[in-house]
Amino acid sequence: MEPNSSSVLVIGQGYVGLPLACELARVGFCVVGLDTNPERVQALNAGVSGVETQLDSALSEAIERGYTAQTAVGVGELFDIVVVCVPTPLDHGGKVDLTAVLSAAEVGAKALKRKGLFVLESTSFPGTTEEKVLPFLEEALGTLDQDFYLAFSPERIDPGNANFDITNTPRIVGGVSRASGEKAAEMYRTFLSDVTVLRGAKEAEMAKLLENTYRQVNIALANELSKVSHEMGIDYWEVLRGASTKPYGFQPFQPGPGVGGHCIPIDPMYLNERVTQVLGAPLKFVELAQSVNNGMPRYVVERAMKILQTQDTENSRVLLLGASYKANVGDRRGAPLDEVLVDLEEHGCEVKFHDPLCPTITISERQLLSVAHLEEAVRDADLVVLLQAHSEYLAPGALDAARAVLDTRGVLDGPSVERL
Ligand code: SAJ
Repeated sequence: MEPNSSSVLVIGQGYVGLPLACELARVGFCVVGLDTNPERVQALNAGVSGVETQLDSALSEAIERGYTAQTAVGVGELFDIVVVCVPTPLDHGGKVDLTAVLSAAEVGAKALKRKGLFVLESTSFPGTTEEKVLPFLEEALGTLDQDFYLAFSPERIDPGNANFDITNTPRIVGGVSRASGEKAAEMYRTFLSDVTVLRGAKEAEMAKLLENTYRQVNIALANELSKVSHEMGIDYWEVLRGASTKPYGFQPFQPGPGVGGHCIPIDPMYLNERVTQVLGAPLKFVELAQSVNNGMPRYVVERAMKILQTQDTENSRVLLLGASYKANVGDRRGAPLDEVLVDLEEHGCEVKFHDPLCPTITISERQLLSVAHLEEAVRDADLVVLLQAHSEYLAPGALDAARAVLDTRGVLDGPSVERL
């Protein structure tokens, strides 16, 4: 697997595919990034990454090394390696939508050279690589390990985490065959030393789901325990502070206003779908955790209304802080603010929001603007609800003028602050 003489097609140029394409170009592969969005392709070729975790500088360096973005594979254009990094969302029925994966598998299989390497990175249920992708390669090229290699390697990205990126996050790989796993590992080892080859593709697919289901279930446990602690007059944040002093066997998860993002609320549902399909019954842990986490925005509103009722104010004015899904990122996917805002309005409140990273948001086709001046909006509100712990809100004195604050992240202190 010599980078300088090998060509790579990375299908999907979002927060997963683009960093990979740039890193492969940096170490010497000849890289084409494929994306169905023409505006995105145009921006990429102009050096504008538009991806929160991918600096434009890495893209500019990749372009200097020959990286190009395309909306389609050229006629007769073939590649030594194809990597698929496309979304695997849930459809309206909560089932895995593999449309993008199947389309990428068809396009990628036809663009792969004989004896080429095909890798799926998109998170999906165990069995996806072997059952859904392999047939396209057999159709286009022939026999596994003779005419092509096929593996799965999950993306591991923690948006907003400045310490870990694609070049230093350990990676796992699982081949549909042993030889395929080794081939894929060889490719990733051109830019990353810590690459672990698992027994097979299913094990790698399942490992990814374990990682994120572990988070989903433990976040739900934190949410559930914080609710019962509140009812029992126990300060759960103090409980957490105490338990966190244990140097082994405990990882602190914080209660919150709801679980958003592209992974935690979604990946465990892939596992649940496959378990239900194979065993005829759902994965109870996942279903319960999903229900607890999905109930948090409503719980935030219950707590907010209790605070407002002590103020006997008609049409209370509420200011929500943080329209993204977690601190210091601007990604809105699964953000709890939307449900909280609509629910508070249904309770007769006048609701505004502030978020420096999300100046304009759309909720059910209604466009809303972030308030311009935080301090003034804080002063005018009957209740401030902190949903995301953006750094701006933690600055000393930022919320001192608030009449009352509901802190859903356990990061504030003060006489007017009540924690979730
Ligand atoms: N959350 C809590 N309490 C916690 C931790 C998180 O309420 O103790 C909430 C967050 O506010 C957020 C949601 O859960 O709304 C998800 O947060 P997250 O940081 O777990 O998830 P992502 O989607 O930002 O990033 C995750 C990665 N996170 C970490 O490793 C810390 C990891 O699970 C995956 O590598 C990545 O998604 C992925 O790409 O799968």
